[in-house]
Amino acid sequence: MATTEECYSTQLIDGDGTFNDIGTESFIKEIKLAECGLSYAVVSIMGPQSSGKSTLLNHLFYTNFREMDAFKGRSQTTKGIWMAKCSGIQPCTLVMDLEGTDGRERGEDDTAFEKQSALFAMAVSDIVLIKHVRFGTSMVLDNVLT
Ligand SMILES: Nc1nc2c(ncn2[C@@H]2O[C@H](COP(=O)(O)OP(=O)(O)O)[C@@H](O)[C@H]2O)c(=O)[nH]1
Ligand SMILES: [Mg+2]
Repeated sequence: MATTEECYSTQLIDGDGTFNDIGTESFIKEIKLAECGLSYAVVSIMGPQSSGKSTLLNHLFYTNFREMDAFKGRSQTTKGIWMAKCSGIQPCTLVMDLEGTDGRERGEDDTAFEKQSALFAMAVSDIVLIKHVRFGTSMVLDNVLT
């Protein structure tokens, strides 16, 4: 489990699709989810690999998801599904960072995992964000925003 000041995160489902039951149980205990009762929200994000999903979540929710290091080249950084508890947001908000779609690491046979993880996210989330802006457009936005 990765921890920053107030942000806890864990890998919920690994790259092979195996549910991390031990890690998830200790994550739930660590964030004291039981004390929230039903008063918590789940947000997830999906979209192409390297489209900035983890970066966006870290900026929006103060999470600590691993971001791609552009200097090391374009590669897969998020495998499977990661979950983090946001710090300083009420009610308690859990964020899920999904493995990117279209990654070359899974080759042509990537749709099964994509479909299953998308369905899982839609089933358990209150909000599903879809990140589809690629760098060309992103940079245009950067220029507009700065
Ligand atoms: N120029 C630009 N780069 C971005 C933006 N968002 C993310 N990046 C960079 O794009 C790379 C991929 O981001 P990452 O969040 O790891 O993508 P993910 O695979 O979708 O989670 C990283 O090097 C980020 O620093 C953006 O809005 N503009
Ligand atoms: Mg990512």
